Amino acid sequence: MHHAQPSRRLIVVSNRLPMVLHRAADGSLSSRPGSGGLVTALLPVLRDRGGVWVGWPGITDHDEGVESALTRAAHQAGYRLAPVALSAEDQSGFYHGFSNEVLWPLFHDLQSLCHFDPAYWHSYTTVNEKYARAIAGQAQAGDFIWVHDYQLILVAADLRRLGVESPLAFFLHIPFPPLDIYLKLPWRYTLLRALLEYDLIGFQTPRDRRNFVQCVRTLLPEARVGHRSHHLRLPSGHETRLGSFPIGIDAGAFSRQARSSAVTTAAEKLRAELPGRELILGVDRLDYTKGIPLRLEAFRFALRAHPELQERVTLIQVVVPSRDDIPQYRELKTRIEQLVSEINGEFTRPGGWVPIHYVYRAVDRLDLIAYYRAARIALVTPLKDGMNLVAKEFCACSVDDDGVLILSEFAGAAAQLQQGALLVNPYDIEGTAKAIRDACVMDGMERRHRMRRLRRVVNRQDVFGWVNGFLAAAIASDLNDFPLPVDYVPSTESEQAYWDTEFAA
Ligand code: GDG
Repeated sequence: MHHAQPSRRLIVVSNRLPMVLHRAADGSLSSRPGSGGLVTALLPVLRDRGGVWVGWPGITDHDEGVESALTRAAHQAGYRLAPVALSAEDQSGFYHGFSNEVLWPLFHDLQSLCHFDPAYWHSYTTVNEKYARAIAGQAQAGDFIWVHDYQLILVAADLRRLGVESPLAFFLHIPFPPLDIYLKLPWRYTLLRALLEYDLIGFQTPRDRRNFVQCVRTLLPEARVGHRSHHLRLPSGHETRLGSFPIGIDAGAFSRQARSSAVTTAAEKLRAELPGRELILGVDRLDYTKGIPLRLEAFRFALRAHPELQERVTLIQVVVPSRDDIPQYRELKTRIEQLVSEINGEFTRPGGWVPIHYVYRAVDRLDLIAYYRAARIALVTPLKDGMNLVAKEFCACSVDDDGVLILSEFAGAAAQLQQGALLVNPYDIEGTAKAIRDACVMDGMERRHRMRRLRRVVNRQDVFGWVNGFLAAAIASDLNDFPLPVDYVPSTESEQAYWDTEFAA
């Protein structure tokens, strides 16, 4: 993308617009701005350079009211919002179907949960085209187009067909699966070729990038793999550059808010309500990738194997409702509730200790930060995760430097946080239980030492650095991986070999 200029206008494309439209009972529309890290980080860039965010506004009945609500929201946001109109049918095939029942499980290595319905694929192609047309309607010569995530992989190919010549970049927020798993996808060639229409593809970790390159080598041998697998060249001469860019959070904002008097008071209140107990925290969207049932089993194992933990620890598990119109998610909810009641039934002391406090709803940001600050231990044990921001948010909010992070090896975040966290294999119930015990008995000095390391990484590699790094890569002529500490210190030699291949850049 040697033709890109730093001052290019930015077009950001994601499945949803960075705000939530809400229709009241009387039919009137209101909007709330999104508050995620991505929105926060892109805001200054979009305001400075001028730009447009293209996405679905969150409601399927698209009328003039939507347009004017978006114009008002855009005015407040300081950049333009361009809606993609999708019908309920589009949403069901493209989003609930192909995105959430094919790509999501497959890319998280859970092929047995995939529902490879050809109708889903057709809807995915149709809807990706709709996004592409909405983008083409906005794009001017000289724009830089940045597409986000697995719902929109085909957009670059569609845009090129529509004659859009702007540089195109893609960031994959979820993992890219290993070859053996990717091969199961019935549409594996089309999807891979479509990805190669981008000029730059960003992954969360070097491992995801390497998985992708291995799929290209096998399925598209005509693509030449360049130096250190940082670019691919097609016989047409088109080049796609590849990098890993671990997404961060607005760490400064989290730390500031964690120190605020409102959070300090709320966190003290939480601790006072559970006197003498260590607080262990889990926060996840309801999703089978997050490993909640195995985590609960590990907690039960810890209570059984280390009875001295009984009455000393309380697990607060927050589960945020998500995708509950998909049967697998409803089954997961039932499984979690069953385990919570089994464990509470086994250990609760009448009138006293209840081992698990289960919260099934979204909590306010302030309450979430109070949980992070009050918790002594965070249990972040996904079976596989692109990054996992909860792990980073916990560190940013652990402003007293006394929290312990127990983190799954299979979260992208492990590539950066391996030094300070207690890494676990979430499938290893006994090993995770041991980590819970170790975290409970860890002395203050070690906790401080580890948390300081973690906070350094989370603060230095925040979401602003991530945006700048990605945009810099998009305009740089030579792409190296975004600096990433990859110096995992393994405990045994056999682990050393494994981690050398998995995490070395
Ligand atoms: C995808 C990838 C990757 C959660 N509960 C509440 C709440 N949250 C916020 C957290 C955090 C976010 O939601 C969850 O982010 P994660 O990274 O943990 O997970 P995914 O939603 O699966 O995100 C993931 C991410 O994209 C970014 O690239 O890290 O791997 O799967 O920010 O704070 N926020 C509030 N109340 C809640 O109850 N306010």
